[in-house]
Amino acid sequence: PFLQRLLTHDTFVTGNCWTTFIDDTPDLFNLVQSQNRAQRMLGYLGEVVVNGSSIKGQVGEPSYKHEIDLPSIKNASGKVIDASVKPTQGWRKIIVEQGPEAFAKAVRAYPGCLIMDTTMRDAHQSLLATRVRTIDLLRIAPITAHALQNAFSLECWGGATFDVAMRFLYEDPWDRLMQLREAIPNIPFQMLLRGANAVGYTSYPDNVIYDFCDKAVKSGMDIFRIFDSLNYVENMKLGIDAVKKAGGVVEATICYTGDVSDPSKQKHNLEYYVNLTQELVNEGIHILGIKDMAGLLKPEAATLLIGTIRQKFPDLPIHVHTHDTAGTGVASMMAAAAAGADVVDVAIDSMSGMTSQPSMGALVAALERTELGTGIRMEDIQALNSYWEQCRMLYSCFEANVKSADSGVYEHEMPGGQYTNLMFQAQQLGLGTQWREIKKAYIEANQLCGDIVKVTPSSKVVGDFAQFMVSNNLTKEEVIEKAGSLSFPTSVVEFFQGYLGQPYGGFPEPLRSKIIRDLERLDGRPGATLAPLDMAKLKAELVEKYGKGIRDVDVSSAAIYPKVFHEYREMLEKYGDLSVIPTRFFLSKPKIGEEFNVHIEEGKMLIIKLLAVGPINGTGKRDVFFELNGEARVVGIEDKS
Ligand code: 3PY
Ligand code: ZN
Repeated sequence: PFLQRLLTHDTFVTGNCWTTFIDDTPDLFNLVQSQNRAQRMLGYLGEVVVNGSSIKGQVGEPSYKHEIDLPSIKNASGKVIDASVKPTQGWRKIIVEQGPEAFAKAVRAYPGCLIMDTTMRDAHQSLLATRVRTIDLLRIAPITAHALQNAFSLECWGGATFDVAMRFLYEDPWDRLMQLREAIPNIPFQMLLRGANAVGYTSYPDNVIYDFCDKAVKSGMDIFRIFDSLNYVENMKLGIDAVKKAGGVVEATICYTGDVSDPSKQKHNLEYYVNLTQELVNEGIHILGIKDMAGLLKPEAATLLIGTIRQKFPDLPIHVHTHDTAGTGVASMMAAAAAGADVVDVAIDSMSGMTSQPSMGALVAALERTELGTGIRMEDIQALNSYWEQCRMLYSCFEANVKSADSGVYEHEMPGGQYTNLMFQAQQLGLGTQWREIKKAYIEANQLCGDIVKVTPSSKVVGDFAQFMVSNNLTKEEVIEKAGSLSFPTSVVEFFQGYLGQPYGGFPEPLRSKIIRDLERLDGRPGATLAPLDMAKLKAELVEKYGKGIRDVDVSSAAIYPKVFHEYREMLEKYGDLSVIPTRFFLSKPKIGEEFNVHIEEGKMLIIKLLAVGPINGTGKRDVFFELNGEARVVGIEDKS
């Protein structure tokens, strides 16, 4: 077709041809480019047709086989809102026009209870292995901008989304943030920042953290929930300073573990949390986050904890996060709000419950017409929910099959995201007993670590330790007895070396010494000893390898995830931008004769139809025939079966 178009091009046909013809005829070039692009995309689609999807964690195909219907929402006088007109009202205006301090003050002064919607981050991280793609977030974004214009924030980035976007979805996390920002200008965006670990699992040189936060703010991020997996304030100080310097809102966060309403649980008691709050307040934070990552905060504990902090720090905005693993989520968030929390976390109904956040509809309805009203309308929640119901089915192949609440969480204390993960792995092993054993071993592994806060990455240490105990058939006592000769998982050894930081109450001895033997031990902030990363040099290397298109945000990705970034770029070189393929066809093959559209960019659409799949030929390949914008195309795909 290229040659045909060249030969029939007006200028060419008139014979008025000169050597700069190609340079002077950019539409021809664009045509070649978009044809290459389309051909590479067909390479990916052909691969899915012949060999199925290779997306890790996928079991089967999406159970939703239709286009997702978009809901409409109405204004107060019953008129349908044109979602393409961007709303201007929202809390972000205060951040942009008056800065983080004024924002914190306004939030504290608000008489009701505000909500953060976690649907675009924690909810799918906790229920669907973080696999929701940008394309599906973007479709509902314009409507969300209207429906949730009174929300405190949307959590839509950070945590595991950064890494999973590149590693498993072959898409760019920065593009996700920038595109969402474009679509939702009015509601503050919130992200989860793992303190000195940024959006990774390890400590990075300080300059990488400063650089990352700066890029995040410039790309549209507003509020940073900064935590450390051991509540180690030295690690958090770095994140706090980096966010402040970048101009973001600092939501410094305490991770909640234990049970402050149970006098027999003494290690992480009320005094511990109040002291921690004081240390954070001393750092000049804007908002205090209380992050109940496992869902351990019972209503009575919420009343005690938030009530006490509210009394001691009357001007400090408090934002509470929980998971609904045991089923007390709504009750706990209501108790938190009544005790003086300014903001609580919920997820849209069909993405809520169990290991995710409590239901937005349930909380909003429960607080409606009380003095703690949320400012969110029930009818708007129903509209958003109809979208997410369909979306949940579209991603059914990533469901971990958690079917019930589990109040056993009060004992094993597994964070929501990890619970789904470990349960899924135990199910994959096919042994009915495995999950029970893992939960029991997790309790013992935590005790062996000294009863620590468990959240990414410290939760991984305890999870790896538990799996090690189950697969080697070891009890807690046997681990203590044989520690000097056992070959522990790397994450466990590194934790005891001090690579995550210092746990409250110190490391248990003599176990620590027996595990780390003559390896290095760190007794301060791990990142403090790391040499700065030369970002300019890294950029030059990336440009050399991938060309001038490398942006500063790509350098940040490569600094945090070198291997994952390179693998992602290789996919990009091979197949082009896959983020534009509708999810059903990204994850499963179309039916023969089924037509679908791919919007590759503003105003450019590919209409694709799968026509036929040929037999295996002499080189082990099959020809896959497509129709692309009315023209037949073929791609040869190796059959790996
Ligand atoms: C993360 O770090 O990704 C978490 O969600 C911790 O709760
Ligand atoms: Zn969470």
